[in-house]
Amino acid sequence: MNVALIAPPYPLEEAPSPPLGICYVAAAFEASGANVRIFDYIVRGYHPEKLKKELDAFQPDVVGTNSVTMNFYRAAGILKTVKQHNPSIITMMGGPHVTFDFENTLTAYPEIDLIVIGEGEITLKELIPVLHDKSAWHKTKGVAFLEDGRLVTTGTREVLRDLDTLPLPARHLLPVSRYQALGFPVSIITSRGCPNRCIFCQGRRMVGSKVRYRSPELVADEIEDILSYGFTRINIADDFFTSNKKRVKWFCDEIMKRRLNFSWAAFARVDSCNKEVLKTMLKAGCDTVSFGIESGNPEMLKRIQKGITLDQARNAVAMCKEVGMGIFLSFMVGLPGETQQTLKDTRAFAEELDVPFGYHYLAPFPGTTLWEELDRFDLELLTDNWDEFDANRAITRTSRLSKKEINDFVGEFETEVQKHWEDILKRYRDGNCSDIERLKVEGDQRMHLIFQLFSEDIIENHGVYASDHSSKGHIAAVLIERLSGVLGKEREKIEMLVTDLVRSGYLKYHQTDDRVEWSWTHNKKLDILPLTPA
Ligand code: B12
Ligand code: SF4
Repeated sequence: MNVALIAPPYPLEEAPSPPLGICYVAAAFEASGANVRIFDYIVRGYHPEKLKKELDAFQPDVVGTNSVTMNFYRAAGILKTVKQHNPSIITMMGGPHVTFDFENTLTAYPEIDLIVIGEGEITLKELIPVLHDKSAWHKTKGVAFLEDGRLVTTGTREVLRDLDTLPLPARHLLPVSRYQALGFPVSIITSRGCPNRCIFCQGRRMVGSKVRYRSPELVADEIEDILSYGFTRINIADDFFTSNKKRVKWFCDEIMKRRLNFSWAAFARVDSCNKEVLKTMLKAGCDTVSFGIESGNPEMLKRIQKGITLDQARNAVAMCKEVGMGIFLSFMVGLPGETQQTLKDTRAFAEELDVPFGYHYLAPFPGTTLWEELDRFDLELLTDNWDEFDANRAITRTSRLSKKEINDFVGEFETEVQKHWEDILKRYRDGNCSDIERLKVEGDQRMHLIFQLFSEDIIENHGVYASDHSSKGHIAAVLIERLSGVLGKEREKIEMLVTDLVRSGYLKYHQTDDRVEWSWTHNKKLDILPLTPA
C-alpha cells in the first residue's frame, strides 16, 4: 500500500519545524508495512498542479493530512484536490482541529473519506488492514466518516497507555536538510498528557489528563537518531515536561551519561520547578524554559483555571535567574471578562518580571472548555472563519473591551518591539551594531531568503541550466546570478548564502555532459529519497 502524508503549508511566523504528528503517523503506517512518503509543503512550495504531478508519480492508495485550526481550509483544499484528481484514493485527516470538529468537517468536505479522532497510532494499526473495506470501518474505534450522507462515528478511543510501544517518528521521510537550513529546532515529546484544566487549552483534550511517560532511555535513543542527522537544537514539546521532577532528573542524567551534546528548550509550569531541577536541566543542555503565565491578574488566572498564582510565577522566574536558566514568558489577551484594567495588570506583571515575553490572542479552539461553554463566559467570539484562529489577532471581545481595544493593546507592544528592531537594523546599516545584533540581523535575513527559496521552489525552477554556461570551478556562478536576479539581492550576499548551503551539504548539484541541476539534499545521509524503498 502506498501512503502519502501531506504536511500543509503554514507561514514562517509560526516557526516551521519538522512536523512531529505527521512523523508519528508515518511511522505507524510504515510499521504496518506501507510504503510511505511525506509530501512536505511546509518547506516546499505548494501548488495544486504540483500536488497532482506528485500524486501521479507516487500513485498513493491513501492520502492523509493534518491541520491545526488556522490552516484547516488549506488542508481540506488539498484533500479536495486529491479526490478530484483521483477519486479512488482514500483521503483522511487527523490532528487537533478535526478531532473536535469532525461532523462539520465531513459535512462541508465530502472529499474527506475519513477522520481519525485523537491519537492516531493505534486506530491506524487496526484500520490499515481494512482500509479498503469501508464496512469494516464501523468496527474501528476512533474514526468518523459519512455513509450514505449520514455521519458515522465510532467514538473516542482510549489514549495509548504505553508510549514505549510506539515506533520512533519517521523523520527519515522528511526533507531534513531544508529544516536544518532554516534553523528552527526539531521537536520531540517525552510524555503525553496534562492533568491541568486551563479552559483555553485544546492540547490537554488531545492528550488526556493522565501524564504518560516515555522511558528516558528510549527518548535518548530518539535524540541520538536526531543528532545523527546533524540537528543541534531540540524543542521538548511535552504539554507538561516538568510534571514529574524525578523523571526530569532521570531524563537529564541519561542525556549526560551518554554525553549527548545539544542545546534544548522545554515548556514548564511555574508551579512545577525548583532550583535543583532547573540546575539539572541546565547541566544537561537546556538553555530556555517557556512558562505560560497567561495573565497578570489573579482573578483572571482563577477564571481561566490556570491553577497558578502570581507569586509562583515570581518565584519560578527568580529561580531561573538565580541558576542562569533562560526564560520566555507567554501571556494571553482577550480572555473572558478581560478589561482595560486586567490588560494593564498583565503588562505591569510582565514588565515586573523583567525577562523576555510575548502575547498571544485568545483563540477559542473547538474542543476547549471555552468553545464548548462559551455562553457561560463574558466572551463573544467574533468570527467563524478558521483562517483567523491563528492567535495573532483579536477574534473575541468582552462586555468591557472591544476587539479594537484588544488589538491596540498588543499593537502598542508590537510597535515597541518593531521600533527596537528597526533601531538595530539602522545600526547594522550604519555599521555600528554589536556582534550579537549583526548575527541577529543576518540570521533573520538568511531565514527569510531560505524560506522564500523553499516556498517559491526557486532552486527547482532556476537551478537547471546548460552545462556549457559554466566552466569548472564556477559551477555555482550561473545559479548565484539567477538567484540574485530572482530574489533581488546583491550578488555577494547570495554567493555567501549558496556557498554556505553547499558547504553544509544542504544544496548540491549534479552535472551531466549537457546540464547542471541543483537540488536540495534530502538529509545528511541521502541526496534523494526514491519513491519506493531500495
Ligand atoms: C509542539 C507544538 C507546536 C510546535 C510544532 C512542532 C512540530 N513541528 O511538530 C510549534 C511550536 C512549531 C507549534 C506551532 C503552532 N501551534 Co502548536 N502545539 C504543539 C503541541 C504542544 C504538541 C504537538 C505535538 O507534536 N504533539 C505530538 C503529536 C504526536 O501529536 P499530534 O500532532 O496531535 O498528532 C497525533 C494526532 O493528532 C493524530 N494525527 C495528527 N495528524 C494526523 C494525520 C493523519 C492522516 C492521521 C490519521 C492522524 C493524525 O495522530 C498523531 C499521533 O497520535 C500542541 C499541544 C498538543 N498536545 O496537541 C500544540 C498545538 C497543536 N498548537 C497549537 C497552535 C495554535 C499552534 C500555532 C498556531 C501557534 C499559535 N500561533 O498559537 C502554531 C501552528 C503551527 C502549525 N501549523 O502546526 C494548538 C492547536 C489548536 C488548533 N486547533 O489550532 C495546540 C493544540 C495547543 C493549544 N493551544 O491547545 N506548535
Ligand atoms: S495550557 Fe498547559 S498546563 Fe494548561 S492544560 Fe494546557 S498543557 Fe496543561
